[in-house]
Amino acid sequence: MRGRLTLSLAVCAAAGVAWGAMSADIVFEVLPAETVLPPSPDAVTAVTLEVAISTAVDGMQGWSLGILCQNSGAEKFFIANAYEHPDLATFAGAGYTGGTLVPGRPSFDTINYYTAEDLVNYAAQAEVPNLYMNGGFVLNDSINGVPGEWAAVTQGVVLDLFLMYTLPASENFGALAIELGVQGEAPASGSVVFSDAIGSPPTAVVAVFGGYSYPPSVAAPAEISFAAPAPRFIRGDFNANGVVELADMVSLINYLTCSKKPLTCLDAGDVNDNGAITMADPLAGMRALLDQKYEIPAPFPACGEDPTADDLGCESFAACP
Ligand SMILES: [Ca+2]
Ligand SMILES: [Ca+2]
Ligand SMILES: [Ca+2]
Repeated sequence: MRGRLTLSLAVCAAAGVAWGAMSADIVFEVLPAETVLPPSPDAVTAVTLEVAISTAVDGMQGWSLGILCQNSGAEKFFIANAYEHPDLATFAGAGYTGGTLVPGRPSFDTINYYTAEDLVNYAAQAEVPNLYMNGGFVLNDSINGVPGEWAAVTQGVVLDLFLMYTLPASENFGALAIELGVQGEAPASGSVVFSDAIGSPPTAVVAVFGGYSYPPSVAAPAEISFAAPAPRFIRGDFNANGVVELADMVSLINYLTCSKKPLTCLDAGDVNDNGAITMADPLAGMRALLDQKYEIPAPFPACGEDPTADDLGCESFAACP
């Protein structure tokens, strides 16, 4: 890859395209910026991200970039696959593959992996033109915090070796697609960041205009996290002992009139599920208990989730593990 990229920059330099814009006019971004997944402690969930390039000016000739996946406590957080984005795959350059010009392709698109154990889709990559594998390069394990679970990928692109085609001003031109395999549950997470420290020598994060390299602005890391599971509780069981009884209504009245002590599951006190705890709640509970003229809404009498969103919250509920 290094040899090819050096060649490309030399060719680009010969063109001498005028370039007066600032690096702020070029943005490399990983999209979507935020992904929240349902908890997945036992199975790998697939997440597809794209590396997108936006440029305010015409004439980009190529780029190189490095992407580092950083695990923060997830069971698994790895690059399952990385491939040329369809935007790039159909870019009208003059591709050069195995000694033959192939119109309608970028001239060079070199993608390298940097991971040993986590590359699970190696075989599929061999079919994509201009891809070169480089497994086994060892980054410092401490980068990801979880030894053996880091993953990184680099890409080096020359759009058109003959400079007939360059990238015009673009918004979110897809450069690279990255499929992540993620497994875990809240509060574990992972992030995908640009890095110019991947490889040896490292691959710079640059855009090439007129044969010169410009560092782009890079957007904030893409964050992948797991939603905390919805808390389970029994509506009306204000003292969280598993049974709705008069003592709960007395506790509720005490909470409303006297103590106001912080409780770990306010949702349980919202007997009528109207999103607030008021004196109507113990009264509704009394009616339900004393003459069955009120039906306590779910979750009741068994543990369950609050079917209606509100701001009350339920941090913990001892009777519903
Ligand atoms: Ca109770
Ligand atoms: Ca209420
Ligand atoms: Ca509710």
